[in-house]
Amino acid sequence: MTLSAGVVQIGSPGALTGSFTTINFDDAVAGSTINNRYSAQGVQLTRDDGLAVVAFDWAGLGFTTSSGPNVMATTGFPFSTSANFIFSNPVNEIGMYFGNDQANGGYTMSTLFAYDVSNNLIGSVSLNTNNNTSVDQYIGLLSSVTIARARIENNGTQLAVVVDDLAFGTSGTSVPEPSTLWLTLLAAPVALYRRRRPARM
Ligand SMILES: [Ca+2]
Ligand SMILES: [Ca+2]
Repeated sequence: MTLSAGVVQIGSPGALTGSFTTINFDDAVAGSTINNRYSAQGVQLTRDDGLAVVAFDWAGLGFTTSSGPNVMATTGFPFSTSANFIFSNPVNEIGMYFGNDQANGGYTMSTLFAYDVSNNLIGSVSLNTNNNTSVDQYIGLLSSVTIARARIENNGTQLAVVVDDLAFGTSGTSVPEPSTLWLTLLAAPVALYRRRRPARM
């Protein structure tokens, strides 16, 4: 488990709690642009270069995915090694399966970043690839702060993002934020001291 300020990593969709939405991309026509397809469900899919995020028939290539046949992909010419998830409603949990991790040094680690409404980084979690092309590893996080945007990024330069079963929602679990906890603990003795002081004066 990787811990960053404000986020806790989760390793399976079973760790999602409360109310959440899962998108399996299998409703979309393979090859179609899906940047705005799921806006009504609360998420827009974007690339930094503004180009299309597509539904891709991953099973059609003979590859394994977590729900067949389609995945979300930033393939094409040029392709993109990252993708953004822009949320229209507040969320504090997100997770997905990722793949396209061929054992050719294309990339060795996937990182999921979470940003607040002011576009400040809340935290991030990372997972090393298992290098088998399959969409078979789960990356996700719970956040103590509302997530306005999340971003998945490969650490290499040769391969596109391939994701399936994107899930996001409002966790029923409260995540203690380390910085807030520290402030509470530090403030307690000061409060006691201040309360006594006026009695002596
Ligand atoms: Ca799918
Ligand atoms: Ca894999």
